[in-house]
Amino acid sequence: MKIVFDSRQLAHAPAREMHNGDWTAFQETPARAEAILAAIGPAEPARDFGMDPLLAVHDAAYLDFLKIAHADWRAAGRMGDAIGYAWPIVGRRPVNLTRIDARLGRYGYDAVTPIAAGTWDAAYWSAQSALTALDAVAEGASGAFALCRPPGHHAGRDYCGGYCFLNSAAIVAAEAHRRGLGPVAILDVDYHHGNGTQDIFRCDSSILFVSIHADPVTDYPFYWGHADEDGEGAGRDATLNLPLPRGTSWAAYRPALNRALAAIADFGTRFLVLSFGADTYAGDPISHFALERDDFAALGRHIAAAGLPTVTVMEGGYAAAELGDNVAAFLAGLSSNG
Ligand code: OKP
Ligand code: ZN
Repeated sequence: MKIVFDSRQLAHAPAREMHNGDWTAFQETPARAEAILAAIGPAEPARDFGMDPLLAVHDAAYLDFLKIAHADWRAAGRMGDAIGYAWPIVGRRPVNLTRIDARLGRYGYDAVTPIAAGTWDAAYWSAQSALTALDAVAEGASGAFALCRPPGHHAGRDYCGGYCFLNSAAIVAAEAHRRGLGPVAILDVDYHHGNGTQDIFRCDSSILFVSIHADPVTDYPFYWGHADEDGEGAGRDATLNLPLPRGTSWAAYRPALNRALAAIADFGTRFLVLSFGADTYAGDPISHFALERDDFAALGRHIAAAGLPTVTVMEGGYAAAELGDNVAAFLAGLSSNG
């Protein structure tokens, strides 16, 4: 399977994040990508598809903010990484402010997503890696893997969050739809709900979003991913959320996967975008499912059995020592003939 990664994605390296009320080392490290590459490489670099596919999914003012947020932060006399600390209450009168502190609150929703000097470049090339993988599948490959990092599925049209800045899965899905490769479905199997992807397509009936994730009653991102969220307006029934409890192992995960794949088949899907997170692993330091190495291979085989052209984009996975082998097992399963 073609693997795409661009070394410019390593430029994003914040020092720390807020975790359970205290500072901790930033979890979404450049070393994650290096560990995956060591296990699955070599990769091809990204081609540059420019800003248009990003603007199809993201708000122009948000992208302008993201490009200069770190410079603005430094210009305000701050040290280190830009990080929000004041957020508007939902439903409050929207105000357009220029102060960097206010803009960090306006364009983000949490304190785990610092913006460092290299963030824009890394996020840009992460999205371009995903678009490069799309090109390979559009030209006839059955699948391609974009080693996206930073990840994307928590980023919405006009916000960053959950280590995510540009929503690569959404960018690929919108571009695949635009090229007439659809109907397009997105399957998100990261431990955390893909709230950004859901928000981007929640009123859109042309792209199906299906997610299997930890119940947001107990887990980040809390405010999205509940089972009764099924889309809005014209997009009603084009969103399917399958939350599972902490402790879920393959025996309980597999029936949810079967439901997800049945919905994807019912939609008439002809092109699949897969948001893959390895943080469903039993040994993940910030997550609470119980999949083992062999289960990742089974997960890949089950998805491959759908027989759909598939672009896989990397999302989370934080068990540094096992991450590469888990991703390798998943891709081996995904490359099988079902
Ligand atoms: C990004 B991706 C820890 C709570 C979780 C943020 C998790 C972001 C996950 N106190 N922190 O979906 O893997
Ligand atoms: Zn995750």
